[in-house]
This record gives sequence, C-alpha cells and structure tokens, in this order.
Amino acid sequence: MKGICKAFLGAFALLAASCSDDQPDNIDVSIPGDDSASELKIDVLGGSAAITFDASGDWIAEVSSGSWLTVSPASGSAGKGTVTVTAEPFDVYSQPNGSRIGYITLACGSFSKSIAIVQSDPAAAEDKDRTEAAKVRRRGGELTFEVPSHAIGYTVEVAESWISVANRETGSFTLKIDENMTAESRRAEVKVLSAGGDAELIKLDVEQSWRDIEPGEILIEEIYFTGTPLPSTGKPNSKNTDQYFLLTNNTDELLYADRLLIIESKNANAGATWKEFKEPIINEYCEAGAVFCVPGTGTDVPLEPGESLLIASNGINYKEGYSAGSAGSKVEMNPDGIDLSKADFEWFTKTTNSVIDIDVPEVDNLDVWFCYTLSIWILHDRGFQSYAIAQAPVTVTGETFSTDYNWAGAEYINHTLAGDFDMTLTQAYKVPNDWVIDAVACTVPSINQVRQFSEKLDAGWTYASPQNIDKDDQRYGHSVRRKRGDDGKLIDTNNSSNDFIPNAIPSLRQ
Ligand SMILES: [Ca+2]
Ligand SMILES: [Ca+2]
Repeated sequence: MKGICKAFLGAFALLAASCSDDQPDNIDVSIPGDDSASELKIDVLGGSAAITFDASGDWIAEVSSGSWLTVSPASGSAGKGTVTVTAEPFDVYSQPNGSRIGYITLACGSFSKSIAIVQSDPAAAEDKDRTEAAKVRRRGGELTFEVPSHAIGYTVEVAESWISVANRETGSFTLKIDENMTAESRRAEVKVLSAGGDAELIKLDVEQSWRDIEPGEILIEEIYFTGTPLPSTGKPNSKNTDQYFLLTNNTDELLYADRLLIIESKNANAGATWKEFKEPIINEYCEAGAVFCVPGTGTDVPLEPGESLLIASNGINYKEGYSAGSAGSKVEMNPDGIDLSKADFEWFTKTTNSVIDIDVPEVDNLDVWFCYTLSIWILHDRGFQSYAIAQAPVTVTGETFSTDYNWAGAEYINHTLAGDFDMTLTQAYKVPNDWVIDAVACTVPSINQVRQFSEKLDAGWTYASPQNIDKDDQRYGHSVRRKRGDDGKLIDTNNSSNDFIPNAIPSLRQ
C-alpha cells in the first residue's frame, strides 16, 4: 500500500510542473530563409512552404488575413511543430507594386505570433506593354508566343475571326491562323491581358501576306536557253532540245512552290526591229508571251532550304534520246546532252499543228495559263527574252487570268529597217509587277534595244553569247547562272549584270 501511494504522488508532481505558471506561453518560430527572415516568401506561381516552431503548450494556427492562404494543421500540442502554408497563384498585375501580403497566426495560450506571407515580383512591372510583330504566310498555320511565366491566368484577346487561340498555358500560347483566301494582306491585333484585365502585357501585330512566297525567297538560279548542240550538226535539235530552269529556295525555311508562275516576256528586246508601245505598261506590269504555273493548292510542292526545282523542256535524258511513239517527236541521242529525266516538272503544250511536244508520263506537266504558240514553247535560244517567276493572289485562277490580264490590242509603233509602222499587239498578256518574286533580263548586249521588264525588277541583264553578237554560233551549250556569296547563298541585288555569270557552263552538264 505504501509503495502504490508513492508512485501516485510522483505522477501528480510531474503534471503540476508542466502546467506551472513559472514557464510562460511561448512559440519560438523559425521562418525558412535567412536567419533574420521576418516574413515567409512564396512564389507568385503559388505553392507551399513549411514553418517550424517550438511551442510551450497546445497551439493553434489560422489564417488571420488573406483569403488566398491556407494553413494546416490547424492545431497541435507542445513541442516541435510544423505547419504548411499554401498560397494560390498570384496575378502580379492586379496590384500596383506587384506584391501582396497575408498573415497567419500561431497561438499558444495567451501568446500569439503573426507571420507575414508575401508573394512578390517587382520585375513583373517591366514586362508590361511589350509590343511584338509577327509575319505569317498566306497558307497560315500555328504560331507560338512566349508570355512572362508569372502572368498567371492571362487572357488572349483576338478581334479577327481568322485567328483563334489553339492553346494557352503558363509561359506560352499558340495562335492558329487560317489560310488567307483573299487577294490582300491583312493585319490583326492580338492583346495579351493580365488575369484581371488590369494590365496589357503584350500587343501583338500579326500580318498575314496574300502570298506564300515573298520576293527574293525563291530565285531563278539558272536558265539554260541555248540548248546543247548535236555533234553531227553543231546545232541543237530545233524542236525538242534540252532547256531548263533551276529555281532555288534561297531562304532557311521550308517553302512551297505551288502556284509559282514562270513567265516569258512577249516581245524581243534585241535585234533589228523593236516595238515602241503607245501606252507603256512596264512600270506596273511584266509583258508576257507565256505564263506557266506550278500545279498545287498550297503545300503540294515542298522546297527545302537551298533546294532547287528543276523545270525542263522535256523530262527526258537527252544523252539517250527519246521516241514518243507514232504521234510523237523523235529526239536523237546526244552524247553531250543533259539528263533531264529527273526534272520536277516539264512544260508541255498541247500542239495543234504538226510539231509535236513530248509529254513524258513520269514527269508532271506545268499548268499552262497562256502560251502564244500553237506548237512547242521553246525558250528563245539567242536570249532575246526575259524571264520572271511570280505568284498570283489565290483569287486568280488560270481562267480569270486569261480574261482579266489580256494585253492583246495594245497599240505600238514597229520600228523596222524598212520604216516605222503602226501595229496592234496580239497573243499577249500582262503580269502585275507586284506579283513578281524574281526576274532576270536576258539579251545580247551589243544589239539590245528595249527593256521588257521594269528596272526595279532587274536593273541589268545577262546573256549567253561569248562573242556578244546576234546569231552567235558559240552560244550553244552555255547557260546563265546566278553567283553565290561566301555564305553559300545565291546573290540577289535585282541586277543580273552583277548577280549572274553570263556564258556559263550549265550546272547539270556532267
Ligand atoms: Ca515540252
Ligand atoms: Ca509529262
């Protein structure tokens, strides 16, 4: 009995000590951060942080200010304790100084301590009112833009129906831009606003072109118009000789050559006779005697950076010759001829007289928008014609082109050795200079008379005539080739006197 009593008394004495008024209510708090930290910082993106403390007795924790805060657990007992404070994401633009403060309170008996919880990003203010510009090709597509990562819950405001927001996430958003089916470039303003709409973060000026290829992006790298002479005659086959264009993507971007037009001028620029037009069109249009078009609806003819499109008179190997069957032309073997069997396209004109063009089944044909001749289109083998590539607005088709851009009927004075005569032009079209992507004037310099295309498109000229004379029998087997710079890119100053190598060896000759 005595022993039990002693044990009871001992237990009572211990309990009395823990509730003694001698030890004051207290919570010794340690806030993460440096030693003197007096407030707890939580990232503006939101998140949690722990506060550890030592409580002299039972304690409670609560949010005393800031509906965006939670704290847990809400209570505990004496000794070392931890509470976790969680803050919601903070739209820094909703407060003028880009920061907000809330409080939690830890209490133990009569003692309580408030702890400040801060979300702040003073640098955020500098991210406001940014202006950006973006250019988009006609075919449209998706564009991704960065936004400040602290721009929590931002919104994207688009006024135009051809732009929509495909994706929006922290740090970036993606716009989907429709195909431009109009003949005009168009612009739209896109605004990125802070969550509450208080601040304009980014003003985005989106401009969409009416075309898929801009001037200078695809260049005429080479024109082989003279043809390769046959060893037997010293002259090329007069009807179906090897001729080609090499058109090259001079950008670092994948382009599409769909709907690219290849234009030959209408009138000779050199020789004994020349035309003086009573109402010149040269400042607004390129004259055209032939307009061929790369088939496709937008993304059918990809052209990688630096890649070339080979467009051939006929997609055959001229070394081997060709026989197109009973109705076709026969092309004799030419050991010096060029292998054009791997051409991307060939030009084929539906012949209506006895001179038959060749239609190689394996090589796709260019669409014919217009061609002056009823037999075979042959590039002028003395270089009296100039060439351009262009892209028409998507609203223009081969049919509407033939009605809307006819130049026949233009009046001119024909200057000849026999005198001057008033004449009217036939079989002619015109292509707006605004459509032109690249142009190369060819001629024979010593007998040049007139310019077919504007000087703004090509301020010079190039040629394949080693003797620089008309009917130069040394011209055969020579091409005109664009120079390359030290960076490997084709040179394009819109002056082919500078940009081209005349009397060049064809790049496809092996
Ligand atoms: Ca052909
Ligand atoms: Ca063909």
